[in-house]
Amino acid sequence: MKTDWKFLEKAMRQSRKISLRGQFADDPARARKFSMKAAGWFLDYSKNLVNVRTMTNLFKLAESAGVKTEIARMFAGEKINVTENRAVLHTALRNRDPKAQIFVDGKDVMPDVRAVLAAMGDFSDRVRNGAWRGATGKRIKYIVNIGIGGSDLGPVMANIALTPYSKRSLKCFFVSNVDSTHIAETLRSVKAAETLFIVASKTFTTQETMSNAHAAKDWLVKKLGADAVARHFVAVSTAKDEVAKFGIDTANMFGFWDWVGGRYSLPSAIGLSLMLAIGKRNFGRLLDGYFAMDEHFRTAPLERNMPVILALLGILYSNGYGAESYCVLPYDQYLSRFPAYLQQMDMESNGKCVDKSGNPVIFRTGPIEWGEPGTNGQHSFYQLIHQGTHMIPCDFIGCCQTHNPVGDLHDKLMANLFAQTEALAFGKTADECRAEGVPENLVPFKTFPGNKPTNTLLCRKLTPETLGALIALYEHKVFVQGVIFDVFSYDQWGVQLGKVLAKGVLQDLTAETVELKHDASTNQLIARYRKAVGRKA
Ligand code: G6Q
Repeated sequence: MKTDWKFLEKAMRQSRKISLRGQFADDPARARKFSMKAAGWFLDYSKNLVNVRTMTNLFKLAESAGVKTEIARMFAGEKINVTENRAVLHTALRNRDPKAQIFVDGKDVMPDVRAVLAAMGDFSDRVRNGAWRGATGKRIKYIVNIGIGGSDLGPVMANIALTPYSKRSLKCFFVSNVDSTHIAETLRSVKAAETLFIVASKTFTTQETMSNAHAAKDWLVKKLGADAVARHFVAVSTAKDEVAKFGIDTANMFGFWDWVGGRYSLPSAIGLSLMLAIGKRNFGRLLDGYFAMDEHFRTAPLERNMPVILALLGILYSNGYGAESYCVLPYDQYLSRFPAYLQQMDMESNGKCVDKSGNPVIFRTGPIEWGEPGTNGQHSFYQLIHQGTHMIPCDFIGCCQTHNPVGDLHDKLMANLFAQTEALAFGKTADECRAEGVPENLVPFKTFPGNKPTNTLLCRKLTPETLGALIALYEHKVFVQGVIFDVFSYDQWGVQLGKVLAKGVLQDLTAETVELKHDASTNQLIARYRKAVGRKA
């Protein structure tokens, strides 16, 4: 189905007239009308530039694109990742219905999903209770996850987010960058005899991950000998042969499948480092949270569907108002890496310029996503959101209860969150400034235009369940936007390009002698580098 963009134009006709001050003054029920609950999250979207008619047209936009049908196709395991000829089934990874069956190429994938989860659970129990020991008989105290992109960002984000649930005696490290500093500094912080390396790579060929994995293996072999590798290295991958080639016993490999995209792989075996940290029970709770949001998304009507609503509001601003970006502002230090995690999820999925027929799109696709935890951001970039010339819709995320009650700090944190959304929506008029006694020459500078759209997401407490549901909420938002944009959200040819290009340049950097055939700028940079590291120009 082709998206009928006239519904966005219609939505915009209403939206442009909206003053949030006026809307709230005229309709005492507005906050309630534009709020909803799902899977442990409360969404207040009343501080958006919408009224009932705007929303009706936005829902028609979604309907015209066939969102309902596409949701059903994804959950059923159809091969909607057409350019890679793959199903998109991260939802199967957290399907908690013991009777569920999901077929890909005529085979039910659920028995394999459950088997890997059970194997992960068994392994993490053994590491955590000391049954699995290092080669010298010592207990494992350090976990080093080596992976990048989708094999890193999710585990890093969730490890920080679920710190209160983690076994504090196990220290988790994450090495991703091919910058040797990353692995070197990590190895300085761990003891070989007490360290377990998890090499996490779907393909087991990614340059950064394999380089770091080899460096870690060399280091371990030097310290403990070659026989120690089997007790100190496990793999998470879809590529059994590559794992064996690297020298990891495939009995210690945790598999997943080509229908799990890297950036959607946290609930797969890629989450092993997280399971080691928080234990299999809490990992299961995370999956429960994902599943609750999945079920909401799959079954709720568009008008009461949280991911659909967030997706439509996003499109209103990106394509109606021309907003280039949106900001995600978690008021919870445990969610400090959540914006970075979302960056990959959204920008790699919908950062596309051709539609499903291969034709250039004539509208804006995936937006730029960015953000920082509150209140830190308030002391840096919020100025631009309040008084700058860009429109930057914001999602504020807060948790009513803290894991760390210290005096009135949490009340202060939440007061800041609520105050920001209020200030952004209602601003401050020139007259209000004058009434406060602001001198006339300063009035233009102290006036806030307001009418800046925000969503507020609140949960009772950040738990494995609410984290899982929050991740799924954004995953499905991105899915809905991809359907409306009519782009393939689950391939990433731009990432592939980078993987190929660097190989050629590496050869030119390291060969004994070279005849450089790049453009003049690249040639000059390569020549300069070669000279600086003592190689022939
Ligand atoms: C994610 C991307 C990308 C990928 C990394 C790591 O969706 O495809 O970020 O996760 O390039 O790939 P491997 O897991 O194969 O090492």
